[in-house]
Amino acid sequence: MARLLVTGGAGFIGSNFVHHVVEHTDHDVTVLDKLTYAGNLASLSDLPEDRLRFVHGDIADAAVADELVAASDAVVHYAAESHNDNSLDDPHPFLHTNLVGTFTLLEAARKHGTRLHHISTDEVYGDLALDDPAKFTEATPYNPSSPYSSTKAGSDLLVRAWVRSFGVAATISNCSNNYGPYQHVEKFIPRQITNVLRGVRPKLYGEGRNVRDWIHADDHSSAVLAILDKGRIGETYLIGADGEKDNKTVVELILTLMGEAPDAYDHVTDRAGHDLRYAIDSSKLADELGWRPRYQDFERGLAATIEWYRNHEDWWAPTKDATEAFYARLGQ
Ligand code: NAD
Ligand code: TDX
Repeated sequence: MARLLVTGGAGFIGSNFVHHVVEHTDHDVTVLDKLTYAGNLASLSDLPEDRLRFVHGDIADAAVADELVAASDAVVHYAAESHNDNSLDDPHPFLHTNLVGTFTLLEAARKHGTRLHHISTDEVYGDLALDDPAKFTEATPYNPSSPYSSTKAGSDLLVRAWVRSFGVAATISNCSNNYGPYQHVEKFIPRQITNVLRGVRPKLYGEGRNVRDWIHADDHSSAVLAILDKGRIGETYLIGADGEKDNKTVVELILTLMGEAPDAYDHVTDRAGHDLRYAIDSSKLADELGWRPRYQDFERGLAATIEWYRNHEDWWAPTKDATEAFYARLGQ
């Protein structure tokens, strides 16, 4: 049994990870979360109190980070500003949380000799051409496009430097696009599902030919546990589940699964600098650590996610209007 500090545990992927850990291990979990617009305590409300402690705070607050890291066997660092469209509108919080926040946790891990796993994204590698058969590997050069992905790339480089210069026992994972329950309605899949539930047409940026490599959040969690358990210190592991789909295909599938005409969506203004395609080669994770995804049928996983949003309007409705007001201002 270990004491895990999970930063950003009230967000989408962090809360899925906390559920996964409570269900599949006997680890104790402390969540440190600032509860920004993206954090929601309701995402953790059904978990047993004796397995979970919640601390409301900022990862960039050195005193809080120091105290909690000292009392933990490992830090699993999810907390971030995570949305590309927000980063294009106002990059400032991305520098604070993704860079200063990660730096603050690294300093605490260095001081207390605590193991740290840093959660990152495939977006640090930039994008691939639509007709390129290549996928990202751990050796792909960094080439981020947006303020979001550049601050995540910077946070990865900080972790690598703290491993090399100070001997911090850290690992990094770069995962592809996640879907599943508890995802904020600003993101592509929940935005379209909740639009359809409200009788609003889905919104596709540009032509919708951009490709994302979808993985269920629960598979991301099992991969992170495998790295925490067996990963080699100082290494980076790519996490993906061979789920490449273009956005148009995903919108059509959502509409079809929800009983609507597959072409009942609108094209809206494209995202500035919109990455064309992400694709992950996760063979290092599979070969070294024996990890395999459980959710290999995207359509089934998507249908279950649609059901979750249908049954949890109380969870998403409070954030829907503000999110759509933001997109309306951007013409998206
Ligand atoms: P999210 O926006 O849903 O959740 C982020 C959480 O971090 C929220 O609970 C928020 O309150 C908290 N937070 C933000 N700033 C904080 C701060 N300064 N101090 C403490 N807590 C703070 O994000 P997500 O989609 O769950 O992403 C989680 C992590 O996974 C991020 O590091 C992201 O880069 C990475 N990632 C996401 C995806 C994806 O598809 N969403 C894919 C790969 C990697
Ligand atoms: O309404 C929309 N219409 C649309 O066509 C929205 C919100 C998005 N899109 C497109 C943009 C992208 O090509 O859908 C795709 C997915 O968009 P997002 O959900 O915003 O995800 P993305 O920008 O790909 O980044 C996600 O995956 C990598 C996460 O938000 C990041 O945190 C993660 O690092």
